[in-house]
Amino acid sequence: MKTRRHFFQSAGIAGGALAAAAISRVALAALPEPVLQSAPDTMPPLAPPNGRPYRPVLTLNGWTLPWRMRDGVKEFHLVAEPVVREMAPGFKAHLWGYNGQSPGPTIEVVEGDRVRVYVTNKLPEHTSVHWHGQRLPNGMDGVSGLNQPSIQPGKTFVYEFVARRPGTFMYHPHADEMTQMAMGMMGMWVTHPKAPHPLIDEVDRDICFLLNAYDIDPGSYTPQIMTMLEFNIWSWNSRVFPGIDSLNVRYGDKVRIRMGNLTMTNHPIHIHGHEFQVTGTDGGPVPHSARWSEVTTDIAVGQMRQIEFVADEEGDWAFHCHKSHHTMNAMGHKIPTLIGVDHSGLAGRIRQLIPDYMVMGERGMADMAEMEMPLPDNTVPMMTGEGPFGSVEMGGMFSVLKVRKDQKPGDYSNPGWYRHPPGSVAYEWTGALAEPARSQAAGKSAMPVQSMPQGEVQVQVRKPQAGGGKLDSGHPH
Ligand SMILES: [Cu+2]
Repeated sequence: MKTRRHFFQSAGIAGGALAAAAISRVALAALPEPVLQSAPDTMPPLAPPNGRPYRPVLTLNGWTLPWRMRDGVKEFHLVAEPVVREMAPGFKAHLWGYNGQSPGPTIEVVEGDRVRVYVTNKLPEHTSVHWHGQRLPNGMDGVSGLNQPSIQPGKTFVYEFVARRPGTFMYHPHADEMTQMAMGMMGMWVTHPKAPHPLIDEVDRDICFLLNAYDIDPGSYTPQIMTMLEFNIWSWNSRVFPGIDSLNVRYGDKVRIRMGNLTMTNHPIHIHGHEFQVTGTDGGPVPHSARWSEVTTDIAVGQMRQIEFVADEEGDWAFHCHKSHHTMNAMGHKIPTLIGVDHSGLAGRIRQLIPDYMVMGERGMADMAEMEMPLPDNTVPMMTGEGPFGSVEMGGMFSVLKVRKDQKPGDYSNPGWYRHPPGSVAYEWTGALAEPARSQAAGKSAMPVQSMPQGEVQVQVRKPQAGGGKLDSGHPH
């Protein structure tokens, strides 16, 4: 819930009217009272209480910052401060963020709006805010030392500019960036077009989030800030699966998803069951002639991508980063690959005592998802999440696009698991298995005989033996 003394408890439809009432209460204050958020949940879109109308965005596991209108200027108040972010149920992190959460709230304005943002620094060190992608006066660009003195702890700075260009943007510090971004300081900024725009379509659902990453040792609470490559928590809006909310849409909706990457590596974001087009970047809308259909789009470091599609396939569709290590939670990176390695020489003796003994990783890592491994306090399992058919074996940058015919327009709530029509789910074959047919010419046409190695290279194929205990239980993959 938000605490401006619980004022905006439920934003959304009623939130607009509440916001207006709240603002008049503080209208004479010199700067807007900051609105704080204490929950990591996806808050309903904030309908604009004043100014030019627009269809507000939904921030995945996030919220939109209310503003006050003062003499025609939209005034926001960001407070940079240490926060406790629940990254998944049972896993909390000590991060830095804005207004009670990491990432900070989404800022939504309309092209042509004059915007004034008060930034109060409650961090133990100086900071600044850079408005990534915006056209603005140079002195408002937020690079400390270059465009402005940094904001010292306890001080408040004012940024003011006209949102000149519609599109998808973000904000983050440009002071001790390595620390402050590794600690979670960032937020989205959406500028809606002021009039129908030839390259910006009306959509039924507009969803946004940031890609971020942390290095938090299992059992600890605070990210390692010096980490350059070995991050172990891959998150969307500082949440990891199964803590990331699903994206719930109505069948036939035109859906826009806006993403920005503030990690230190690229993320190929992949959707199942649909094709999308990239309709915009932080540089602006993409011309129609430059759009093509994709099911994966790579988002490089510091880039933003806006994708659009019509949700015309019912079901629960995976939506995730395609780097498989990014759909896992905290793990050690130094575990050797043991798939197919025969430990029976060693394990045989142990089996005399424990008949079921098996070395971890011998049959792949899927067992990890189901194993009740003892975890340190404050840790999410490496891969987890229960689906209707069992463990999803995922973590990190993974969520589900839920497309439903009975989802009400504008209703973003979770409809539960998809009920598949009879006969439309993959099923087990229980008949006889034929011997595999092998090609007689396997390999020979691609490699002339004279360049083949002299002796036969012996490579053993290890196949699971039937009747080998747990192997027969057949996890659904
Ligand atoms: Cu990734």
